[in-house]
Amino acid sequence: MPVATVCLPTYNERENLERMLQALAPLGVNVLVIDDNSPDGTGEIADRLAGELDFVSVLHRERKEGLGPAYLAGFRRALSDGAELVLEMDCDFSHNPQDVPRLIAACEAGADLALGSRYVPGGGTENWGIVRRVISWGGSFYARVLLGLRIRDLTGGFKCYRRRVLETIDLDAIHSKGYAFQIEGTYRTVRKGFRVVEVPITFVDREHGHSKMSRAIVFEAVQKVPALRLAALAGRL
Ligand SMILES: Nc1nc2c(ncn2[C@@H]2O[C@H](COP(=O)(O)OP(=O)(O)O)[C@@H](O)[C@H]2O)c(=O)[nH]1
Ligand SMILES: [Mg+2]
Repeated sequence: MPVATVCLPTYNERENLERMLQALAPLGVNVLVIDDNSPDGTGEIADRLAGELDFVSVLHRERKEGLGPAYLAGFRRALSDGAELVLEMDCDFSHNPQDVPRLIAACEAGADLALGSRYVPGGGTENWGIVRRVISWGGSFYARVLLGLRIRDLTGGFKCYRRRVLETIDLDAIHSKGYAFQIEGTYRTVRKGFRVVEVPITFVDREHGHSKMSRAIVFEAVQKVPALRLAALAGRL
């Protein structure tokens, strides 16, 4: 198996982090925890676990800036540490660690970017209220239509990038923080001609801790999608 690094951003995931690392342990992946100085002590838990588990390392950032900047810092670290595959995954068990090998397998079978997808046959969501479902599905629909993509799940955060994608797309130009970060990463990948594949997953709402989703994150995506389309039309993507 190629060297694979799971980037795991955390903000107040004290109840989830240790169980998540234990679940990832048998999979043969490296895990990079990216903690934004969580007030609940997640960063200290991560340091302790990194001392006990040799596949775990930690990137501490000074403050919470959103998922996008945390992932970008994680991608850079993973690439400089030699990862061939770089994964994104939430630390709240919404993404099933057992699905990690399926995303890796999709890249080994030829995908440059494998997306865990709720909106292809075989995928879905569990325990999500109607509001979250409408926002999520509507967000993907909006982005799919405006960007002219055939991809069904554009806002999901369970992904596996091949190294060459992250070396090709302009990471420095990405300023999105929330769902827009997921849409933008996938769109830039498509624009560079890479092969994107959707792998069906079931997304389960978290049981412990709290979502950091906010209205600002939704508005960012609403504005960013047409901006991305215009940038592409102007030849800048
Ligand atoms: N490092 C870092 N992690 C974050 C930030 N915001 C969210 N996360 C983590 O990203 C993952 C997904 O966030 P979550 O709040 O569950 O989003 P939701 O699933 O869309 O409700 C979780 O592991 C969070 O701890 C952030 O600003 N910085
Ligand atoms: Mg979540």
